[in-house]
Amino acid sequence: MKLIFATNNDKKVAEIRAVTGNKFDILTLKEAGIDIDIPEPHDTLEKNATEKSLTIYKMTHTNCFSEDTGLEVESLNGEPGVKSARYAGDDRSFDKNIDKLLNKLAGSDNRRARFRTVISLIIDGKEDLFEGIAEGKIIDIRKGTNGFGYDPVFVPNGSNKTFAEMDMEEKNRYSHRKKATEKLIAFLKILN
Ligand code: ITT
Repeated sequence: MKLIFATNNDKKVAEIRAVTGNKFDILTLKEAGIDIDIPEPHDTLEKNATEKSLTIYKMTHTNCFSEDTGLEVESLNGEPGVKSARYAGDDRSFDKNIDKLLNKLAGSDNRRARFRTVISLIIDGKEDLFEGIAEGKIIDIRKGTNGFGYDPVFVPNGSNKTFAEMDMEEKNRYSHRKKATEKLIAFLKILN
């Protein structure tokens, strides 16, 4: 089955391909010859995921999926959440976003946080959503250089390493994105 993955984030593509293996033929936007920055104007991950997949489905009439992910920090009432990419500004700097997060959490004892991914899949014009959650905590200094985004300060429950200290295979043992992708795979197997 051929599916376009409506994302411009190459790290997301690599992580999801590591889970799907050769079960599906996943095309990136670049590989499908599409060059757009899809807007994410909404106030929930679900609505933004739908916006991304629907935009690409309407353009291509090809089955596709997207995902929107947010870091939800308990003591910040779920922030940065849907604003994770632009938390510290429109330049979408990973570094500035982490600085802002660590400043807001300075002195806080409650460091509980979770990553939440919502995948929106569109097959023949019909949408289904799949969620994946990784629970963990935010540490107060950066550790590791792998991954992207908030990975250097996020330690998943069950490990003492940050996601940025793990290779992709190890991150995928805990990852929000992997859990959502497994639900997508199970759903597509039912369809086939
Ligand atoms: P697309 O919309 O093109 O898919 P994006 O990078 O803009 O790519 P999101 O809107 O889902 O993706 O961005 C959410 C932000 O959350 C992203 O910029 C990162 O800062 C962060 N993020 C998402 N997944 C993450 C992960 O697995 N590890 C660490 N940070 C992550």
